[in-house]
Amino acid sequence: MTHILILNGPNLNLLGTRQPETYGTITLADIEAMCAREADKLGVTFDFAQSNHEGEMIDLIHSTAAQGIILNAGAYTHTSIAIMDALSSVNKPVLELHLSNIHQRERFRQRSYISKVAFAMICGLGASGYPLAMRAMAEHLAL
Ligand code: CA2
Repeated sequence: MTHILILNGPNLNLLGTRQPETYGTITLADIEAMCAREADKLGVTFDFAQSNHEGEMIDLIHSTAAQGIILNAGAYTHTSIAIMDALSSVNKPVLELHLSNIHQRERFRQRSYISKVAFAMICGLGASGYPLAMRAMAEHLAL
């Protein structure tokens, strides 16, 4: 059965608790529940993880048994060559995901190291991007 890792980076554990004007009122637990409903519809399984630590995210990327990785790397998107290298090293399809449209935001958010190794990117759709990303990954893996 298709297995997907959905990995969330720093500060995303705060979703729904602070800065609702930027990131909305939905919590990460709500998003995980949305992903569980989508997994049932698609007939896939998934691991859902969040870490505030770059090295821990790299360890998760190295050790995952998933066939594909959906990654919202948070602010590490714009800084982490180490996460980009980890993604390259495992040779699995990566779908980059963001809640906000990073291209409409500050200039420093407009550079993504993850995009260099991702086959696709979804941004600006808020929490709805998560189930969409799962569908896109399932279709990509079935090709
Ligand atoms: O839009 C996204 O999904 C981001 O990956 C979110 C990151 C940001 O650094 C990226 O540029 C774009 C930030 C996540 C922080 O989430 C918070 C949620 C609530 C309160 C504070 C931060």
